[in-house]
Amino acid sequence: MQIRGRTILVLALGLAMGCGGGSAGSPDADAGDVSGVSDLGTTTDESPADRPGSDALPDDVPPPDDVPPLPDDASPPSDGIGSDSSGPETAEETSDEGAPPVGATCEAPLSVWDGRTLGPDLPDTDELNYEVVTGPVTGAGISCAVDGSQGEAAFRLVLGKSLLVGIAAEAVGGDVEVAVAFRREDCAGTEADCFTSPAGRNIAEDGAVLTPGTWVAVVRTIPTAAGTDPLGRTLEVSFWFEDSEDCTDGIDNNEDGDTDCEDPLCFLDDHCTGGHQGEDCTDPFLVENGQPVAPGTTFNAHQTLAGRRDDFQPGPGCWANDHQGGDVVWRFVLDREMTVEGSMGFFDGTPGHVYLMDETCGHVEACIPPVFGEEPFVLATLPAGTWHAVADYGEARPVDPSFEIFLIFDEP
Ligand SMILES: [Ca+2]
Ligand SMILES: [Ca+2]
Ligand SMILES: [Ca+2]
Ligand SMILES: [Ca+2]
Repeated sequence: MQIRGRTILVLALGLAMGCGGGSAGSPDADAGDVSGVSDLGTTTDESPADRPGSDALPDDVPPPDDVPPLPDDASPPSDGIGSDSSGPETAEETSDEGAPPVGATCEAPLSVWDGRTLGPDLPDTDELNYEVVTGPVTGAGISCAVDGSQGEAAFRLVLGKSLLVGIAAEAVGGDVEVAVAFRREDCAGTEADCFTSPAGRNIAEDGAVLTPGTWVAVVRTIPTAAGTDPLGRTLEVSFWFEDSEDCTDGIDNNEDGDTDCEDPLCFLDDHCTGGHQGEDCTDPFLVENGQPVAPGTTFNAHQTLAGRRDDFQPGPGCWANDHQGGDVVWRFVLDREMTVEGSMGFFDGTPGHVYLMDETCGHVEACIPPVFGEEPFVLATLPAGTWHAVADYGEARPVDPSFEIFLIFDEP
């Protein structure tokens, strides 16, 4: 599928640049295809047997491929209700009882799955469905919805492991669009992702890989016509979850084209991060586990900028505009002078900005120059020492903040 083509292409880009070329085309993945994450979401229960920890299938037996796909709409599954210990607040049952929709505010968010920890155990149902009404905005602004008259509802999720959390939020009736943001801990927390319904539509549907901990899904209703009241609107909200990639077994368990650490579900797994945060220079990811890098090494990693803090701005002397976007950091050690070439591409094909900083991360040593073609990379000759490579946003915003980075080390 799309992601596999992208991985091979970016690999080709890196290898071509390793030969001193840098002439490979920028990833040609269709930037308009934003359905990938949602597609992943609808496969939640297609391969439950190959979840980590499941003994239902041995590792060398592929998951069954004759499981029919789940319906695209939010219709509740016919066989899942009540098969687990789901509490009485699931929307299926709420709807069955004809109960009115409830308010769900930032002060008192609705607890998804009755507040149970999601992962490793997950709901047996394909989706968890809720119905709420919007109230006044009390939380912080969300990045993908402009200021102005809006209604708000909030849901709290407690994750026990990294999961792809899918959400579909539909505003009943017309004249409002819908925006959704995932924020850490509460409505004022760091934003991990933000997306809206297509223009003129009243359903926002997407997914985000979220790390263990407490998250709040903030749902906003935004009037599209003058005089429309965004408050008191009924929202039908569905959640689904996917965790079906084992990050250590060398197998693409969920058959999305990304194996182990290439898979967004594993980006923050200790096996893939070495237990490091990668947020800034206090606890960066490590190239070669912090050991000196041998000449001829091509380093490759997959990560995401979702939910990352904006610690570094390369400044006007560099290629990227300053989007004040989040960034992640790798540390590498040189025991001799070496050339270092860095590049990165987001999964949707948008190029990102890699720049090289000194040991203390106080100075940008090299970056992509302000004017550059379609295949931007940074190239510098660095003396022996400890250095950092920062992955950041470039000229254009990607649809998907997941990316692949290459660092190529050679003799000068
Ligand atoms: Ca795997
Ligand atoms: Ca995978
Ligand atoms: Ca930044
Ligand atoms: Ca950062």
